[in-house]
Amino acid sequence: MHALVAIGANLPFEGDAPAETLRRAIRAIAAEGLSVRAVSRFFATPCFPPGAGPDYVNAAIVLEVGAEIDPTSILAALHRIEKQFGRQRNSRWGMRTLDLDLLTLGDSVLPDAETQDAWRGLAPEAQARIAPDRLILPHPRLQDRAFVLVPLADVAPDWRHPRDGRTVAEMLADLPEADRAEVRPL
Ligand code: PH2
Ligand code: MG
Ligand code: MG
Repeated sequence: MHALVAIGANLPFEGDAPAETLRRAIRAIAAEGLSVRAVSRFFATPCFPPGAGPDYVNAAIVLEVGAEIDPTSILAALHRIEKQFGRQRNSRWGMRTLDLDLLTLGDSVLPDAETQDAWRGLAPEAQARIAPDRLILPHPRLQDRAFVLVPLADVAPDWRHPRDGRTVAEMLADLPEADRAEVRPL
């Protein structure tokens, strides 16, 4: 089974620029015993929300995981690596030295279809105000963000969203052209 992970940074860490931190973090993921099957190109992306900080470098990776894996154990490993790279969990959407987001685990829908649908359908105003306190898969904002979908299209264009029904390539094609255009390969 495959897990798809988004990786990003917009602050230097130990003197390394974000792209170098991403390369180091991918090695650290492998060192945690997770099997990295594919890595996308790296992209420069404007910070979301606009004006909230420097541009990010974003990428996406494919992990090969056992069919029986507990998603919270993947999440725990990703959090350990974020910590290792200086991540402070203070503000949501704040600046960060490293951000690792578990996007999908096969075609799992967690915690259940109704809850995933509710978070995915949240109005933009509510998205800024409330955040889930448990793991929601697929990641509830996956289908909205060019900085996630453009890298993901490099490594998993044919992955199909189990609730939304579209593939990564289709979700990306449905975003405004202006959103896609501002995600530029490094
Ligand atoms: N991650 C965020 C908030 N804003 N903006 C871009 N461009 N890329 C990100 O990865 C990103 C963001 C919080 O996880
Ligand atoms: Mg993130
Ligand atoms: Mg995150």
